[in-house]
Amino acid sequence: MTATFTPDADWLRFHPDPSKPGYTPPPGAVDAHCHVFGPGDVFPYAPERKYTPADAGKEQLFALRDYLGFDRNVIVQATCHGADNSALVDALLAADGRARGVATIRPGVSRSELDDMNAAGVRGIRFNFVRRLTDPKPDEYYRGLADRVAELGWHIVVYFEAADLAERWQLFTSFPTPVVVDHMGRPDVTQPLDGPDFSLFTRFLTENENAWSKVSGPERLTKSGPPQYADVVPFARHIVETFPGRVLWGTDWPHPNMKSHMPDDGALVDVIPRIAVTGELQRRLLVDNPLRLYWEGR
Ligand code: 0GY
Repeated sequence: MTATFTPDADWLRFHPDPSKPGYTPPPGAVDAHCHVFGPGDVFPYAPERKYTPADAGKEQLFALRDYLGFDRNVIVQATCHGADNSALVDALLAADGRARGVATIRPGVSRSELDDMNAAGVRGIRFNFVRRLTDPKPDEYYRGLADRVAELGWHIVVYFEAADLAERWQLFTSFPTPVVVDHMGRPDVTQPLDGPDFSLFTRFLTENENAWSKVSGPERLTKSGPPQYADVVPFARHIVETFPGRVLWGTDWPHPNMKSHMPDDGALVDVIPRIAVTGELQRRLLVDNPLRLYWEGR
């Protein structure tokens, strides 16, 4: 409970009692896309936020990690905390080396602030282009911040709608760092795999060896629905099989802004062996790739 913040009236809270997955992740598996929210009375939500979530703190995240059979987390700063990364850093420091972070920064951030974040475990920053979440900024804004974090060996995470890739292509390919795309660039899964938007996305990955994709977010992309997410599986499987060394997977807990349903996190884990169909693909997706990018510095 927070004293100061009330979640949006239509806010869906994370699943209170997820099922135990049938699939067992390999030892060392990383949930490479998840968030912490507040608690708001300790880590207040940003004044410029577009939504007010229900609190979802680090203790609950770490309990879910253990319950689902994962070893580590990559915690991604969400827009509701703006560029105040305190809740993220607090979670990283409490994780005993078992979490890394992706922060949000603004121009004017000092080198010592970046160094402190680095010491806590931050290894990247996120640029969000989804208009319902942030107000767009000129390309120069993003380029300046990318140059700042390149010095630290960090990378850039980008979140955008499929229709916006063409417009941002030049920006994304100009970053001097690896670029990690959230949720496969949010394809319209009612279109064929070789439809124009998803073809452009696979071309982006093919032509840019620095580009990675998270094969996450079936609950956001599906039209056919849970628990199978059958319409999303071919898209994720295609990316995993074509770019096995540049893919990451994450729960996206606590699933901000879900309106259609709140996923059962156990069911999400059970999608993994359907998108990474061999033990080797699973090990690369869940262990080797995230360890390389977040723990070993590429
Ligand atoms: C996600 C997706 C969403 C939210 C955010 O930073 C955020 O607020 O990323 C969304 O609403 O689609 O990956 O968490």
